[in-house]
Amino acid sequence: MSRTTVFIARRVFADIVDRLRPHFEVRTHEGDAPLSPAELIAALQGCAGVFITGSERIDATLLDACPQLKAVCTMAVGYNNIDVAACTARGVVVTNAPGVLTETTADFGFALMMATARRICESERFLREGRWQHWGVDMFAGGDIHGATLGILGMGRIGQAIARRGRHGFDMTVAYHNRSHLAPEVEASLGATWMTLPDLLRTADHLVIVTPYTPETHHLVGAGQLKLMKPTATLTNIARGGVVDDAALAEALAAGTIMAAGLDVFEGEPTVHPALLALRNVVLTPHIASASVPTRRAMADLAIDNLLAALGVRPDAGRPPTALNPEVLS
Ligand code: 8YV
Repeated sequence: MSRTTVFIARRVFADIVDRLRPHFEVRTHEGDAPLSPAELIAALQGCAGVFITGSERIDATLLDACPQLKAVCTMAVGYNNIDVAACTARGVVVTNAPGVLTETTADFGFALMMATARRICESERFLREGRWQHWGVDMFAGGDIHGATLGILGMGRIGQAIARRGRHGFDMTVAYHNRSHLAPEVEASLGATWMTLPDLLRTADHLVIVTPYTPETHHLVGAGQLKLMKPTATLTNIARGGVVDDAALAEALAAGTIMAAGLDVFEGEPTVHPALLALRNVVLTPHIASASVPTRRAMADLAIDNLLAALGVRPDAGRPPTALNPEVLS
């Protein structure tokens, strides 16, 4: 009898992929660049499961072209690249990787906010370019983090982990906007106050965006919203490109509508809006918020746990730990 086949759509830790080999025929794409949609469809012929990252698109066209597919397991927590409804309609289970990256991603969001407010990258470039002649009173003077108001847009696991750092590590006042309010005891432990989005934008000294990307959050922060912010404020986006209108942000940064921005995610990444690249008051990183070695390994491990369980391997057979549409399995 032929063995069930699974596909690993990206080069990932070999020892973690090896966990699949006793159970399945494992095919891999050993590249760092994602396959094109047509290449992915070709690679998935005859496969029951696929391990993906946040870059491979799983949509109705792909699903219809890969009728043997039963499980789609991403190592990302965000799943805007997967049409979950289309998967559910075809009986395909989808899993993501929440939890394991929360603290690492919050560390990075906080670091990016600090680098932005304290102008670390801009001043480093200045030094490396040999332009440092003497010390100056207001040379690279930025904004304070401690005691400032931290505004969090999207108060899920990562938002709350950033709030904890701000409140308990830096004595910040925490304000947030989210579709739902946190439980009163959670709000109390974070010292966090819910606000409407306009109020949050007016109030925050440092706005950190951690909301999932959905049709509702597309360009949630655009020109109109940026105008509400303080000219001394910073904006940090570690959510997804598309939540912020990058062209409007570049204009606001050039005009001094806000002081600075820190961006780990971009509309159309890996392409970055050229106007952002030309600005000095923006810190740009290539979507690395979860990139610590232990965390990337934990994300991959969780995706493999899910793939094994989704395709019937014990001990979790039929119960993938973090399924997005578990109803498919019942
Ligand atoms: C990942 C992310 O690095 O988990 C997410 O949603 O954005 C990042 O942590 C990436 O998407 C993994 O593929």
